[in-house]
Amino acid sequence: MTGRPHLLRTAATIGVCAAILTMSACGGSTRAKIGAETTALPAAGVSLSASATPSPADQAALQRVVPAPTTATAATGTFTLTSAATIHADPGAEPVATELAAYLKQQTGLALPTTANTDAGIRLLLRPTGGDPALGAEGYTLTTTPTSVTLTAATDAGLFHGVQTVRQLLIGDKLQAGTITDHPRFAYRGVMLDVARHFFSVADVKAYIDAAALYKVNEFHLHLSDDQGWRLTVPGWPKLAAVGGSTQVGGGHGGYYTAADLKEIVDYAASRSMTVIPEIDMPGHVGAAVYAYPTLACDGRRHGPVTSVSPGYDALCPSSESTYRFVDSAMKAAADATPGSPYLHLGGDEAQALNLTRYNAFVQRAQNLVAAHDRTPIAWAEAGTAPLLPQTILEYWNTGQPQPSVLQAAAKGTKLIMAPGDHAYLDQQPVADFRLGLHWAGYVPVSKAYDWDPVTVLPGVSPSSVLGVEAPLWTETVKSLADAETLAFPRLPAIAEIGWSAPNTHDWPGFSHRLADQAPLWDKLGIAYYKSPEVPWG
Ligand code: TNX
Repeated sequence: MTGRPHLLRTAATIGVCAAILTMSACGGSTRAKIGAETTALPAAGVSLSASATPSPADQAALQRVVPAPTTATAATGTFTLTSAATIHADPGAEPVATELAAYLKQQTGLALPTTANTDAGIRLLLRPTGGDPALGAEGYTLTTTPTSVTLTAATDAGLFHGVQTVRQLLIGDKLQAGTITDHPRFAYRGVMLDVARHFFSVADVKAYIDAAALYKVNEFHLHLSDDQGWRLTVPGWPKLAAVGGSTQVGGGHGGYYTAADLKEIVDYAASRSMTVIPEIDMPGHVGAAVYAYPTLACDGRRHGPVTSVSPGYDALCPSSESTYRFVDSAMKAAADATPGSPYLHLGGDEAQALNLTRYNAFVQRAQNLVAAHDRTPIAWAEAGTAPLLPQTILEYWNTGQPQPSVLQAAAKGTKLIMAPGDHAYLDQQPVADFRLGLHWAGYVPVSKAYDWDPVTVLPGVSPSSVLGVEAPLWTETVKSLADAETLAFPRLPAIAEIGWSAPNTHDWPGFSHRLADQAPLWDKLGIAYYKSPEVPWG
């Protein structure tokens, strides 16, 4: 447990909370503290009547949000959503307004029209220059009064994140009055879905994206190839999808995405302010590619499909020029299929079949091929042994002591995405004998998924090296969307909060209550989740 931020924040806030609110309403949250402080200091000329002081219940109603916002100040009263409400969108904000209308229909059954009229009850305001610069590109302000709900942001991404806050604050048809200002701690807040071990339909992938969007995740990393399946069509290499796509763990029929399928996923993610980062895992984890094209491996021998869960021992042949023609075709296909993403993940993990010299030579060339397609390369932490391009990002997935090569790379300026297996891996079982998942990194209960800090989890790494966090979901044991959600919820929201919220909001008891508050929404949306005994479900 990363005790320090927790202890500091408790010491700083407990007195205020205890003075004004009950502890259960305060939940140890900074937001309650801010609300309490603000109500104690009325603006000059404003006289506060007793009824103008927000009650503990008002504070609690504004405390429902995951990830915890930067500040929240409850006011008295509520906004009531009725069929007479309309949604105003500033020019450029119409797509977010359409999403908000769809979400409200899903949650309340009310079909609210959008309007150009700025007197609308719900307003989405784009203020690219005139807003609050401290909120940055993804931040927003939400101001709710008994007569209006106003979201203001510099970008549509900020408005979209604010919409997620509105969804979470809505209890029945009521929204608590008050003001929230909010912005993310880290630029990169990702989830990863492994569609190689088990294939997931486009509809399932979209549902997973939608569930992650509720927690202000902005990167969707799609693990498109592994030993057990190749899921992307590559021009000039038809057998990759046709043969390499025909397998999965356990011997099922697998599947693959056409360019049109991936466009549908990318467009859907974009409508949720998320970019899709494709991963083609190389030079190890290539069993499906080698099954389709045996000459990609140095020995060139044909073998059957990999359907077991253990990592295969195939590798691309680093000394063959045709390997790099293949790598270039695959990288180009992945880049072409995912417009809008600055990144492309080249894998690089667990290439046991190659010695270090050959592995490093491969990684070096693969990075250049990614860069040639105008993408910033991302690679799993092992790639830190190779000479890295200045812009290449490493994704740390290991547990315990970091590899010296990762520390050295970070010291030289390499940025890191933190996905430590013993905190952020959604495929690790929350408890022993759980129906799904693995436990090579130990068990990861919700409290452990929540209790870490990306800037201290790797001793020796400077905070400025940390680009953000990711919650990977490997699918060796995951066969359906419901399985995926059962492993992801409620731990995905925990990791999303680690990525979004300021460290001074960190507080397990408060968080566990806010998680419990999410459950009615998951029930309504049909999101499956694990009823962890650590969470005080209502
Ligand atoms: C390690 S994490 C892997 C994956 C497995 C995962 C299972 C990483 C880069 N490689 O191939 O699916 O463990 O938890």
